[in-house]
Amino acid sequence: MSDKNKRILVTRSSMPPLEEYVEEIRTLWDSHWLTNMGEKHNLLTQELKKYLDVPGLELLVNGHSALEFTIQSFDFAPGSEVITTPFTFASTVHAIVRNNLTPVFCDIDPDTYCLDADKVEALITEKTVAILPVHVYGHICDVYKLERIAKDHGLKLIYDAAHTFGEKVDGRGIGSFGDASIFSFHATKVFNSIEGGCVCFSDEALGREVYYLKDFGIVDEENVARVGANGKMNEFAAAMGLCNLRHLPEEMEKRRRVMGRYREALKDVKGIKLSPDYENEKVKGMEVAFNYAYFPVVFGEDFGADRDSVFKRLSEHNISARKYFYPLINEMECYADRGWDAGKDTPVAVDTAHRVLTLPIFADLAIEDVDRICEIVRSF
Ligand code: T4K
Repeated sequence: MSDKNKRILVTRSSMPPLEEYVEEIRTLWDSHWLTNMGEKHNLLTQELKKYLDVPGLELLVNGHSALEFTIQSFDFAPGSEVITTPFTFASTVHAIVRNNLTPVFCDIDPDTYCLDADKVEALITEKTVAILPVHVYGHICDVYKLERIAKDHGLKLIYDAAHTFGEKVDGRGIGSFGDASIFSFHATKVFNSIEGGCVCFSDEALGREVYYLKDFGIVDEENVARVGANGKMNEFAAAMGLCNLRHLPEEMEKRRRVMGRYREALKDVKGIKLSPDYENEKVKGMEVAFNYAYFPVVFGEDFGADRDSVFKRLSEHNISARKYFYPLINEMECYADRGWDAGKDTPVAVDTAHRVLTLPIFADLAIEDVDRICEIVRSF
């Protein structure tokens, strides 16, 4: 039921019934085994491998460490270049920079907002070692073209798939593309383990490296072979993941309904650009099983108001839309000394970042609330 005075946030964590979670963690009181690759951790690893349809998977404490450790596991020479997108969450580029590598920004595709595969090759230099695209909002990068480019130039292809939990492309798990794909199971994601994440891979040696890095480089009680860190998922988080995974089909169906309602109400509004309609059409030749993660709306010149005015009016009605992803990474304060020129290098991303608003979407968002949000947007 909708309550006009309640605050609507951009998302709300999915949670299992409390009793189900209590039941799931009951065994931990018997075993006293709380972390360090326990029973829940190992069970969730197996369940997720099946669900995501990937050959190999290593759980981590969050999506960011999944990415940072995965990059580290390739052991690239310091200063090597990684081609990536500025239209993403800070995590993506921080993971590159924290590995002493240099991000090189590629502009984005104006329809999917993912890194534009047609613009990658022009950025490759002798220092380039990898491409790190992001399936932003759950939209899919041009995976086939990127695979070809990476192969032709001998580059690693590492996907930030934080937003694409459970998606498939032409019947294949999205996590099986590239050399590695990382997912986030943060509280705000389609699937959560409170905090959590994983990396998916087909090369077992890569999985083993990430395993070492997440456990201090320990091989056994008397051997420490890597300068690792601590990225282990604890048993309570894994138990939450096991519970949430059981409810995912219903949660996804509810999200589908919410997104369908939004699309219906906003599709004919002049000046509004919606996400690609994955449910009803192939996008860039790919058939995508979508996860309804985010609902970004781009307000064009002819909408009649700018993004910030819509944001403000929604806030006045207690509705928190978010400006994901503004500011762009190549315009963030922490990188001010790098001399990056976002306007020159990534003009499509700059324009999109100033026009986009992600509207609230989560499984329990009432259809009446969706209607109310759309009414406010249409009131311009
Ligand atoms: N790569 C990409 C492309 C990513 O988007 C992310 C994370 C990562 C990598 C790294 O993955 P993790 O290390 O996080 O696993 C949020 C999330 O914290 C972050 O996970 C996510 N991307 C990013 C897009 O969004 P904030 O700062 O916007 O979150 P916050 O606290 O403002 O929460 C947003 C809304 O979610 C709240 O208004 C209400 C709801 N919420 C939030 C929390 C924390 C809940 O319902 N329950 C909660 O516990 O970053």
